[in-house]
Amino acid sequence: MKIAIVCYPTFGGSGVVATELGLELAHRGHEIHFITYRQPVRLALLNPNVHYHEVNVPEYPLFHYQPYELALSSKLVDMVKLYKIELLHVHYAIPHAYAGYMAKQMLKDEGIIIPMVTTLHGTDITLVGNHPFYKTAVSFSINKSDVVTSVSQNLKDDTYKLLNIKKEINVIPNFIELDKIRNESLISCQRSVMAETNERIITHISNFRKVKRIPDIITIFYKIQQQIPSKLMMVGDGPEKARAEQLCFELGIQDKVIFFGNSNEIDQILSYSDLFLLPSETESFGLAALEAMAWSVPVISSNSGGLPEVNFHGISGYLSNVGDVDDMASNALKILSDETTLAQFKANALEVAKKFDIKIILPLYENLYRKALKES
Ligand code: GMT
Repeated sequence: MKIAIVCYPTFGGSGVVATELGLELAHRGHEIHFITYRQPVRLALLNPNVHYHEVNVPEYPLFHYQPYELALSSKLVDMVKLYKIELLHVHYAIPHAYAGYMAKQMLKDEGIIIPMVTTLHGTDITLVGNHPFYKTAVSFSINKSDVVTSVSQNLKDDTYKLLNIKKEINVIPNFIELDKIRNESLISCQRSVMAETNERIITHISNFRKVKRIPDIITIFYKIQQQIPSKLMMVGDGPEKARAEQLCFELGIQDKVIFFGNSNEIDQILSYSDLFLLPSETESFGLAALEAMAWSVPVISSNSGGLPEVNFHGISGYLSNVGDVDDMASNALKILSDETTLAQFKANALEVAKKFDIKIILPLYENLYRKALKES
């Protein structure tokens, strides 16, 4: 199939999922065209089946807001015609589903019918799409998609609750490429850069937005390090980072916390981690937790959103109510304090991650693509 993938090219989960999906589809022989405003961070272009088309939005002083949707929908029309693309798969509803619908309409005018698959990722529904200023257009473009998928059952339920959706939503969970991880583990990196041999390594990876409850992470770690020698790896960048650094100073733990920024060595850091913290306010799926589990790292998370669909309580880690840092710290200590328990949780984390192997999940997308093409 010839498929256009529209996504955000950033470090965020939706961009990572879209990129990894496109690369695996290309690996399986499909022709994949990424269409976005910058080259996606995890995109490897050295594959004859992978193409990247940049959307440019020329600056014009009259515009207070530059019209990205307009440029994107024009680019989609041009690329569909040039490469004879058969299907659009847009990741993150805003504004991609809207631009995709416009492209479909323009193409229809020229006698070209192309189905659109829209994948909902979470914040496009629960934080942004739900806003009264966007709700009407977001509901409209989801309803006009030929196929809609969501990354968890919880997000599906939320979407029906929050928006006026009449379309069926298919749940296809996010995935992980376990084979790649096994090969990657051969690449050595120095554990000693992160911690002493007697210290446990605790990790958090995110975009440091408010929804991630960054101060909770620092507080949980503060409680852990009082009982067990440990270091905290804070990977990523975003609005809450400066506050987190400040909190570490206030608590006197600044020498026990490493802030990496947007690192390209996530796999190496995870390969040495003993525990992953994700106490988010809400999380439609929690891809970072799954990535940790794939590296055999147990997860301490909140129980909100789709997290219970990924992190299994008492098996791959523990879940607590949002903001219950005492419970999260005590669960973390339960896992870390004893070698045998830690080894058991590590093994369990990997077992649960195996349920989300790309080999199992990717055919679910392929089946929906075929269905959409057949019905269009
Ligand atoms: O986590 C974020 O804030 C980034 C956001 C995104 O749009 O990339 O992540 C969302 O999509 C990911 C991939 O499907 C999910 O794993 C995240 O749980 C989801 N984030 C939220 O729901 C807050």
